[in-house]
Formats: sequence, structure tokens, C-alpha cells
Amino acid sequence: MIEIGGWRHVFKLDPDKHLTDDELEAICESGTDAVIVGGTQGITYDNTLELMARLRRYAVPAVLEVSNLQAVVPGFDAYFLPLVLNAGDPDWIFAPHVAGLSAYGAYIRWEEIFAEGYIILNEDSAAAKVTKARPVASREEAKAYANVAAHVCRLPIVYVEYSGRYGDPDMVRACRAGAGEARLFYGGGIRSAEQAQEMASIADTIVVGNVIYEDLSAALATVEAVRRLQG
Ligand code: 1GP
Repeated sequence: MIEIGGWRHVFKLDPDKHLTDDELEAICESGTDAVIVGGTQGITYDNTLELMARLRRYAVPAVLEVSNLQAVVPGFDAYFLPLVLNAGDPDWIFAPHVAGLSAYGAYIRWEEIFAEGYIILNEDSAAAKVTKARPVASREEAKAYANVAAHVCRLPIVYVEYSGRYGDPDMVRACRAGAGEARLFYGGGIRSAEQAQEMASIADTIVVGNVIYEDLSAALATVEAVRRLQG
């Protein structure tokens, strides 16, 4: 069974974007704690399967973050199921989960499933638009959302999502204060070692995504930066 409790750094790979074999090897052998496969748009069964098969050459744990029921591919080490806590469209809270479990419930090994309480804080992100995310106006409100995730729903992961934009550390601190025993993931706009260290000093786990496709060496430097913080 996969153990997420020690993860400090993960890369998030988008199956709709291309990496050469050398680039993928650099990511997988970087010392990151895991690779999450996920994205909001252009995710298909075929591109998810292809990326999973390429990832299986490496020892790094590979997780599928399920965002599209047509792209649930077996063979990952674990499956993350996002619940968008501030979704303005309530269909994004439980409706896809019920549909997915109706279709795939018989195949599920529950020990491989981790629910993530997403708090989407970048209102311009694709995920915010798709889910019609409600704005989170204050630190108090951010903390309350984290409380809902950790104490009301008892989710193992609270995920502060700024996808595409570097976040406000005070909002992340507020979520940390509300997240109790849940693991706090932070993702969004990390493009440098300094940003990786800043968010890794607040959150338990940082997620590095887009920069992989724009500046691979900057992406790889975030792994070492988080390790230095621990050291
Ligand atoms: C996206 O939180 C991740 O879901 C990472 O965000 O792509 O902006 O790094 P970036």
C-alpha cells in the first residue's frame, strides 16, 4: 500500500503535454517523492494509458488524479479523487464520484484511493472555471474550508490549488491552520527553488506542474530546494 505521509515534493504531469524519454527520465529519477498524472483539459484514456506505461519503467510512485471518468486507467499505484470544496456547481462535488463508482465500484481497491479536499484559490484557472469555484474572500474563510475537509469530511488530503499562479502564503498558512491531521498539498505557479522552499515550509507537500514543460531545469531545481529545506 502506498504511503503518502512522507511526501514533500511531487511532480504533476499532464497527459495532454509531451515529454521526451530523456525529459521523463529526468523527472522520474529526480528524487521527487511521486508523480501525479492529472489535468483539467484534453485528458483521454489513450494519453493517460500511454503516460502510465512510460512511467512504469521507473520506481517512482505513480498516482492518477481522476478528473475524467473516460480516463480511469488501471495500473497506477494509487488514485486521488478530488472533491472541489468551493465548487459553485454542486455537480462537481459528488456527482462524478457517484457516476464513477457506479461504473467501476467492483474494481476498486479502497486502500489505493485517497480523497482530496480541493480549495481552488485562483479564480482564473481552468479548474475554477470548470467547477464555477466560489471566491474565497479571507483567511478565515480559507481556514474554514480546510476545517470542513479535515474535520467534517475527515479527508486525508487538503489541496490548496492556485494552478497557474503563485499563491498567497498567508492563505496557505490559513489552510494549514485549519487542516488538522490532514496532509496539506500546495500547488500553483512554483517556478523557482525559492518559491518551492517558501511553500514547502508551510505545506506538507508541494506540487510542481506547468514549469516542467516550460523550463525543465527550473522544475528539477525545486526537488533539490525542498531537500535542502529538510536537511
Ligand atoms: C496543478 O497544482 C498543480 O494542479 C500545479 O500547478 O501547474 O501551476 O505548477 P502549476
